[in-house]
Amino acid sequence: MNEKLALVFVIVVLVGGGIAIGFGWWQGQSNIVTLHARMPETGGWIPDNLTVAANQPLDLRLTSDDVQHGFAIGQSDQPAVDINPGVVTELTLKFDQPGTYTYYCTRWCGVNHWRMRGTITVTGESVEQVVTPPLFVQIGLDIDAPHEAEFIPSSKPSAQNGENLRFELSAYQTSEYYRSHSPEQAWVDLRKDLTLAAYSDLQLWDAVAFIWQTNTSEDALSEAEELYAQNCAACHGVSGAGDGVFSDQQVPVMGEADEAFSGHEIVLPTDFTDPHHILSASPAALQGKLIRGGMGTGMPMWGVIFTEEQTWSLVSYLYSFQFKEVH
Ligand code: HEC
Ligand SMILES: [Cu+2]
Repeated sequence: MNEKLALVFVIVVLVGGGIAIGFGWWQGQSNIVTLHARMPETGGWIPDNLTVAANQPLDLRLTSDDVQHGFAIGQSDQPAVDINPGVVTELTLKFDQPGTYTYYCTRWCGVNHWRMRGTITVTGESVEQVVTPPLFVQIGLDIDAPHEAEFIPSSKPSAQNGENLRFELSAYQTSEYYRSHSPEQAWVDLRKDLTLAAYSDLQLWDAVAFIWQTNTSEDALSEAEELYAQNCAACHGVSGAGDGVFSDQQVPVMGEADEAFSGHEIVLPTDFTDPHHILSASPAALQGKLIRGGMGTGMPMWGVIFTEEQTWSLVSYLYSFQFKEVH
């Protein structure tokens, strides 16, 4: 027991010592760290790696060296804090679970804003945790495979019309079915159903829109709308058309150029209003991309930022660019 405590202490002192020697920010015994925010092109978070023991306060003094930034911790309810140039904002954090946490910038400070991320390592004895891999891994889905719908509706399907059809859809409304099927696959399944033979193609698309609607909620969609505006619209566009202000400005940052971008064209953000592309993607596929990122395409990795629930809400929101009255 004592040995463990000592070990934790040593790690803390080493990290603190490193900061003291390198930057002169280590202040005495207490865990006070001055965290400088800079645009990623000139350094991002300095330092971008912090260590604290579980249940110990971590006192942060946040300041910006250039423009306004914001500070938030991924997967937590901690509200974002603005960081302004020339001002020191104090913030005390305490983590009750050991592990690695990500902090990130919440203000669009430039084209590489989303690269402003750092990690906090929380040391301590961890409780055995069962980590469930994301759904796309569980079902063996290749999220990088190109996809293009063969069948698309002649106009935007309406969840309301779908509900009014009063079909027996319960087999399609389970979250297992919904998450692992693209809207196109669901439509093909309905079209194959002989008891529905009398209905038009568009009516069956309305039924698909209704299945998608019943797998989300008003609350989830309104939270996702906010998350989308804050984190996605700058690339994917407010209307989802892939035409955000930073859509064609993704550039490698210093030192990363070769690794992240070699062999890759700069890919434009996905157009969520394109039915051929989106109706052929299952929720598991979209969630997978969201969690893992594009790996070199310019699509950031969001798995460390959002809770699982938030990722499913965002996925539901992305389909709302295809269906009427989903929210
Ligand atoms: C910095 C620009 C950028 C931001 C910010 C961004 N994306 Fe993307 N996203 C891209 C690019 C570029 C692609 C296309 C390349 C790819 O699929 O990897 C993409 C692709 C995707 C895809 C894959 C679609 C498919 O069919 O495979 C999803 C889903 C997605 N983004 C969701 C989001 C969501 C949700 C957010 C906000 C939380 C977001 N993106 C923020 C650039 C961005
Ligand atoms: Cu920033």
